[in-house]
Amino acid sequence: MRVADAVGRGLAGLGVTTAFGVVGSGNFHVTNALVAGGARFIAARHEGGATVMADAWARTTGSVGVVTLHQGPGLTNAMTGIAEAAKSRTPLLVLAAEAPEVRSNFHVDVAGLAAAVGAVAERLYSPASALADAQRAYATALGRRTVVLALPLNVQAGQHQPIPGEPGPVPAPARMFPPAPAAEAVTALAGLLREARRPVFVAGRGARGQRAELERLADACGALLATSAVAKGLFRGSPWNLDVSGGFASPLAAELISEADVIVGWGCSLNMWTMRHGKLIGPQATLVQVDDDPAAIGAHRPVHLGVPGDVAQTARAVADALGAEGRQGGRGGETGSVRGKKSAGYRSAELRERIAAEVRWRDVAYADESDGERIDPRTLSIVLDDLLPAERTVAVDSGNFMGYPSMYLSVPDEAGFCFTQAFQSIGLGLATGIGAAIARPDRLAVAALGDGGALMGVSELETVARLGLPMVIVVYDDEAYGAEVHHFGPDGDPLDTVRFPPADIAAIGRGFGFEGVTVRDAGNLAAVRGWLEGPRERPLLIDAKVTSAHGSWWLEEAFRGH
Ligand SMILES: Cc1ncc(C[n+]2csc(CCOP(=O)(O)OP(=O)(O)O)c2C)c(N)n1
Ligand SMILES: [Mg+2]
Repeated sequence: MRVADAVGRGLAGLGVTTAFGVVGSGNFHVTNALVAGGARFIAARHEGGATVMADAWARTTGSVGVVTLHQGPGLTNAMTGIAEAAKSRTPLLVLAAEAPEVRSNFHVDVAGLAAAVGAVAERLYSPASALADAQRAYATALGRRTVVLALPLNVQAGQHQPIPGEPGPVPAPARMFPPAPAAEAVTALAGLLREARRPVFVAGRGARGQRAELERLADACGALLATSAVAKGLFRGSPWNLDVSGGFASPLAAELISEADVIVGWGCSLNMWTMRHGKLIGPQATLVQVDDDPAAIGAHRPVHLGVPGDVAQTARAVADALGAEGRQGGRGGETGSVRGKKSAGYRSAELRERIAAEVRWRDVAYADESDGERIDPRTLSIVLDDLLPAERTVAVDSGNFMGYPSMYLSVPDEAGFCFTQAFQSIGLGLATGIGAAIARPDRLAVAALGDGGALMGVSELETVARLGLPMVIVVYDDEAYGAEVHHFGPDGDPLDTVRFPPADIAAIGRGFGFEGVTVRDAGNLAAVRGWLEGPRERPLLIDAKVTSAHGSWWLEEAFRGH
């Protein structure tokens, strides 16, 4: 059997069910072999799109994403997506054909490209080792790494000689075994939470899927619950949910987090975005970080207590420690329902009411700036939040507009929000929505884009139409790179390089096979209701001409991070 076929079938045997890509001569056989082995192949129109789709699919399903690429330009086209995945620690396997001949037009330094963006470089070394090489790369990806597996054409063309009686590839476990926390660390964290009067948990990507354990501990110590942007939705429905911490936080969420006396980051880097450059950490706060990767602890800011350990196991052990003390009569003097604590922590009936009334951005009063020609992006987002079914997946591109859909569109849980923003690239939002749509066909995928990001990633509109995905794409169209306009405008600099004439993006969508709607005021959104009530045979593209008198509140924060 040809090595390319053995590797494709072998990867399918390891558990690859879905692969994305753009097929050229160098990845033709390996991709067909994946399909022959039972995997579904999704053809994208640009390798950047294919890679981001695989990344979003991996984030949404929790499984290893796979993308297959042609040699040379196939890989270089994918580099932005690979960088995003690597920075996000997405388990992603990039099958990158490689031209081994240095004089070939297609030759590039594959390992060098991978290393340059923080991905792990792997390769098929020889026909004899190829299957083991592929299996090793897959296992590395499973450990939350983005792996670029070089597939040299000469190795792919070689013959794979199965050794009679040799066992085939072993399907990888769905999860690696997570590390348990040290007993002393559990005692120390239990001690802090027992004394805490205003504890706040900030859950990050590493806490996704661990809601039950975190809520149990939060109940035991009276903590309020927040997330980083990438874990938005994790505590949906909890009366103590503050939603996202950081630049996107609503005024009440920011107030309550900055008044915390103990902040625990759970699988969360506590980076400048999540902590607003430290402004959300009050001088009185003790900072704790729990992470199964010891290298992540203290990486972004010093912490008072670092707990290397799995999020769920740590939460469970600390809750048990608090509960055990309560049962023994412990410290007594409880004023609330929390056993083993001196107080009910941060929780009170009054605060619960305040959170219910004020914590959502859509409950924060604003002056609607819609003028009949252009709709206020807040109004647009609130109307869409009301119209779109609750079972949705929201994907967001980068730009000035990005906080509106992130903060005004609610999501059913953490899998309902896909935020490919670790590299802060524009143009990834559409492909993110496609990957998430394929991962969760039971939910309506909504991709929220700026006009700049929409036109940068435009080739994948064809993929949406061709696959018949019933997606909604909403473009916050200010006819500009609004982020730059609002950042540099106040200095009086010329802005011609970042402004564009009006584009009929609804017509562009119709050209690709979408139903296209131009929205200038809330009344035009009736067309969205019509689409939702109809058969949804064609995807919907909303070109919303938005007001842009001033920049958004998180933009200033973002530019501080440059
Ligand atoms: C690939 C890439 N190129 C350029 C930038 C710089 N940049 C950041 S935001 C932005 C403007 C995006 O415009 P648009 O999508 O219309 O969103 P808006 O800011 O107008 O809301 C640009 C060019 C970037 N982040 N990524
Ligand atoms: Mg714009």
